[in-house]
Amino acid sequence: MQTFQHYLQSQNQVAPELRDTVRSVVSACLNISANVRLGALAGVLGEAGTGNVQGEAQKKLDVIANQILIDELKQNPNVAGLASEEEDDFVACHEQGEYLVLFDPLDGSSNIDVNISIGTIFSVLKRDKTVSGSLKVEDFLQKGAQQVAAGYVLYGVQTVLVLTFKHGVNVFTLNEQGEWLQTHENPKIPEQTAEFAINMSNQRHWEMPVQQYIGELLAGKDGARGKNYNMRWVASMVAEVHRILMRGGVFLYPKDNRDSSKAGKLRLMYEANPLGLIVAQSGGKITNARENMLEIQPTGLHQRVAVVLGSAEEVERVRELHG
Ligand code: P6P
Repeated sequence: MQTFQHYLQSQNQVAPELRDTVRSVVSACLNISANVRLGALAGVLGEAGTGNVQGEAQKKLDVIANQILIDELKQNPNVAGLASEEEDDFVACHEQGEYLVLFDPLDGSSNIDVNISIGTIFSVLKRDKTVSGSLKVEDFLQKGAQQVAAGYVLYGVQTVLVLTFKHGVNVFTLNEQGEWLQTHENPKIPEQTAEFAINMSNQRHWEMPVQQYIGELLAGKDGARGKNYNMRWVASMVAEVHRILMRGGVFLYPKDNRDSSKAGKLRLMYEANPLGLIVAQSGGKITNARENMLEIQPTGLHQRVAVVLGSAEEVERVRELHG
């Protein structure tokens, strides 16, 4: 099995500075994994007693993971700046750096204290060097299709790294010696599925097209879709995406009529776009229910969106119902 280091060295079509930037992200995730794995033994569970720009109470591990990534990336001269779910504003790093790294340091925080899978999501953009002057937030506001690398680390039953440089997707599993070994190459998301993921407790808040779509799935083989569907909900988007990457499925977090979810709950820049690039590179699709997610022009670092992703046939059905 190929190690992650050998894989990086083999990617000659990828700029060495970009490979080195991703190496830094993965190095930070190895450190995060060591903290996650110990949980209560390392005293890292529970609330941090602080809040973030999202208005969410931070867990101790949210803060720890965020700081590990910031400390690691600040040391890499290829990194011009970073943006985090846990930071109000971006953090300028190296003036001569070419790459911008955006991340959700620990997605699925509500699962930390109950030992259910969580993950780190990362997105890499290239800084437009023709734009002079110091780093600005506009430098980060690039469409998902402009990412040059993206991926996630899932701290689950196994610790896996899933990565794309836009030439397919590679999956690496962490061994007991702290090495990442390649365990999958170019997994493909089946076009069809019989498994959906949505938080059903929000049903009364959904727009009609989503009500109709989920109604079709719940109608089973006697309904319009002519087959029975199964449902999963982990409340950790990274875990849902990984399941879909491995066996297909469709994931929805629709916007709804609650103020907190008017545009959607999930974040465009460091959740939907990086996970969406992995999905798209694996033959799946991702939309905001109406349009291709990766073509949305961002207007803010912490912009929220509705998300529909996974097996193409299902994502397209949702888009069709939205007219
Ligand atoms: P709910 C985790 O907080 C997250 O951002 C995603 O990882 C997950 O899919 C979603 O929110 C879960 O939301 O409303 O079911 O708790």
